[in-house]
Amino acid sequence: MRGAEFAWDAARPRALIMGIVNVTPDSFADGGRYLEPAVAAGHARALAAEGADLLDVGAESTRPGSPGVSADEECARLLPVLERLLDGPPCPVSVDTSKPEVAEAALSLGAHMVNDVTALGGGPDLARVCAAHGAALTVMHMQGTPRTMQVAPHYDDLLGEVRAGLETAVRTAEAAGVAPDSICVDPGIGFGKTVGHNLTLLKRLDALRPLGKPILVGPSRKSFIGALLDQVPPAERLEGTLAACVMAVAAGAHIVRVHDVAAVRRAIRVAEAIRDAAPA
Ligand code: HH2
Repeated sequence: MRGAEFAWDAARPRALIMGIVNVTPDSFADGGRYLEPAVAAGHARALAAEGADLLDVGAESTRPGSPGVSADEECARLLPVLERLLDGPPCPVSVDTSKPEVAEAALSLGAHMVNDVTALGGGPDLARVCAAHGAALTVMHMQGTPRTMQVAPHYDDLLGEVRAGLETAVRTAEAAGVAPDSICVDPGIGFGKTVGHNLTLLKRLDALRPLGKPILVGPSRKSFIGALLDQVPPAERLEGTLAACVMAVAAGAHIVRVHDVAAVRRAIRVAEAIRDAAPA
């Protein structure tokens, strides 16, 4: 990936951990904690030291009901962090944005990947920017927009519709010139999904296997965990996050996007050791 290679052992594949860095005042789990560029860059380096294989830096909350921010505002939050981080990045850096102009600015600074929660819903321009920079791209499924997505999520065929939406995005990305081996797919946990939809998607990640791309999932601290645990707040969703990540890896996830890197890394290592144990 754009000069950054992962140590990948095909015989004993291990899931990669993407650490979340939210440079926002209003993210659902950690809004306002990392708005100061030096604090955000420090947090990113701390996540890398905890064992993150890659980082995902975002400057626009996509929580349910979020109104979104302008490209200028997104760049004003993001670029000072990237300037500090990409001057000797501790690991590859993804940028969580759907705006081509924000992606262009971030990739020009040396970011390695773009994470688009709209699965190219804004058209192919974002993919063209990635292609021009030789960057990787994650496309994530969402039904509706952050403002409306949780009003009444409905699917006639959950797995088929999510897979088809991602397949369309993958085709668009490849047609725009993104390298086929630099595209990840994500079912979009919490993005236009009921609790039941989220659980089924996490259980049935095999439904995305025919796409032939690495599967990324982001269950970290999300509201479906709160709903299963008497509405515990995001700060108390660590155990639920660990369970979701372990089950996702068992179901075929290649990358998990999380806030709690050290804890998730430990949980996944143990789960993978059991999965790979010698037969009796
Ligand atoms: N979830 C969030 C944001 N970006 N990207 C991918 N690929 N997959 C996800 O599941 C995903 C994502 C939402 O989580 P967070 O960034 O913690 O919150 P907020 O959007 O409020 O900043």
